[in-house]
Amino acid sequence: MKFNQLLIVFVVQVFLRTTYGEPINKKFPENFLFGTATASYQVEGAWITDGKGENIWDHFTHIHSDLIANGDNGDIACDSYNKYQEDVAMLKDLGVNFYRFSLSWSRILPSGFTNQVNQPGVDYYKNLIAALKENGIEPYVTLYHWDLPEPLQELGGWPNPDLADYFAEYARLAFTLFGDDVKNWMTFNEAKQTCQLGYGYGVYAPGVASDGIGDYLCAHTVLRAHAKAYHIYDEEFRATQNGRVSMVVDTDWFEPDSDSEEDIEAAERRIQFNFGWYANAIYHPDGNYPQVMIDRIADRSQQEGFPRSRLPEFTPEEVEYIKGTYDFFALNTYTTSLVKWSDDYPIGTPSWDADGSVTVYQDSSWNSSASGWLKVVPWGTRKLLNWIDQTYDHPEIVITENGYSDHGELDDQDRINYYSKYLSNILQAILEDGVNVTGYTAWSLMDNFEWLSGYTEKFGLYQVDFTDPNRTRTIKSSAKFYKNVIATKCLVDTCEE
Ligand code: GBE
Repeated sequence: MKFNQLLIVFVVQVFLRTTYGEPINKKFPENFLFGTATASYQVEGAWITDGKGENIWDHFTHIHSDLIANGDNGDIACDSYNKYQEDVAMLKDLGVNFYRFSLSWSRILPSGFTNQVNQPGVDYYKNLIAALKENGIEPYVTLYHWDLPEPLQELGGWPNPDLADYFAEYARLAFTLFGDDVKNWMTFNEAKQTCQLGYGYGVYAPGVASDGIGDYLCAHTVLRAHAKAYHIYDEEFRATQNGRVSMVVDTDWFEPDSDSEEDIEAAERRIQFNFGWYANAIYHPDGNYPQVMIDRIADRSQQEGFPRSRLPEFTPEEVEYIKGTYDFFALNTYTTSLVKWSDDYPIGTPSWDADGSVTVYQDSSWNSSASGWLKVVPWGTRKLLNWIDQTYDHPEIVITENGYSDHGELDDQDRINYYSKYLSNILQAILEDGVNVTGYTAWSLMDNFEWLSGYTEKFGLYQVDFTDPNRTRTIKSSAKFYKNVIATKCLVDTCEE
């Protein structure tokens, strides 16, 4: 072919790829790892079986069933407490390198405190971990995926600074019990959701509405708790267990609404408020909260008549203590939003949104899912990965969640479309932009309890029949697609060698 013809082929390919999102025909790196994920409250069920204690989601779904779609709860969920062997068989069939699941704190420590350990709960996780290892699947374990033991909530929950110590004691116990087999730990899943939805907006358990105050107090404890657990691992376990510890931070990509300076500044402020709030203290070379949060919240607090900032302050010692407490960057991301400059919200009732003062929306032309917040915007994830790479000094990134919701169809072509396009953009970030992404986690292994949406939004690679007492699992088309991606490391029929 002549140069001109080659150029045309190239331009057409780029056009097709960017317009229709055709996946690229390159392979994932040889050592790239694929996995899938679930979380204890969303799949285990057995909420009061074998000595498990009550947690805030048990409590919340039972007393506020009116707030959950169809009044549902996780009492039985996927019944994974009894059916974990089937789960492992599905994972084995998929061929995943790892399975990310979370420990139910109150299944191990019914009261939340370490004075009383519930042996059947410990056995459950020992058995699950053993079954995974026998099948060559690495356990990736999250210590906290939103299900706080109720007795700790009765002490105020995460806004109570003493919870950092109780969490650290629970973490030490988990490292002791399971650390010989578990080499990848995540302390918290999406602390932003714990704090903002749980103690700010008050729409998730425990339902405390304290916008602009409780959310900041919660985050302050969670960051200290994470750092304590990390240092405990470092000092007491790393030498013998030789694993990795990190904290999962989640965000959308925030795209400026236009290329005006104002919109660009607004989008940057939004990602700092949304993501930097948690990521900066741990992952940024300078540590601490983002300066834009420190400044704006201090200023607005003063104008509102508070004697000090509603954003708590870290001492210089705490900044140093929290900074760098990670062994890889753990990222959950699903979608993108657009951000527009807005004049500062009027001084009045404090809130996190007013502290940030930007306008956020999604483009109505973007493909949708069964979840109102989840639009299909694959290019946003590539931009986010590049932003993280630049902002946090080129960390190793593991995508610990990414996925798509529908209404549970077995031939789930929309999910396949989502995965292939997101994975293609992630691969471009790796190969073309030099971002160090080393792993990918599909949310979720199977349909499960989707918080306030109950069982109405399905994220699974496997369908679960929630009307059947057996909670029968059935493979979907997307599981076959993902299995092929894992086996070939390729998103299309044939990849360049
Ligand atoms: C993750 O959160 C969670 O880690 C996982 O547990 C969950 O199943 C999965 O995503 C799928 O959602 O008032 O209903 O609009 C907003 C992803 C809810 C981030 C949804 C909370 C997205 C944060 C509340 N969002 N989620 S409302």
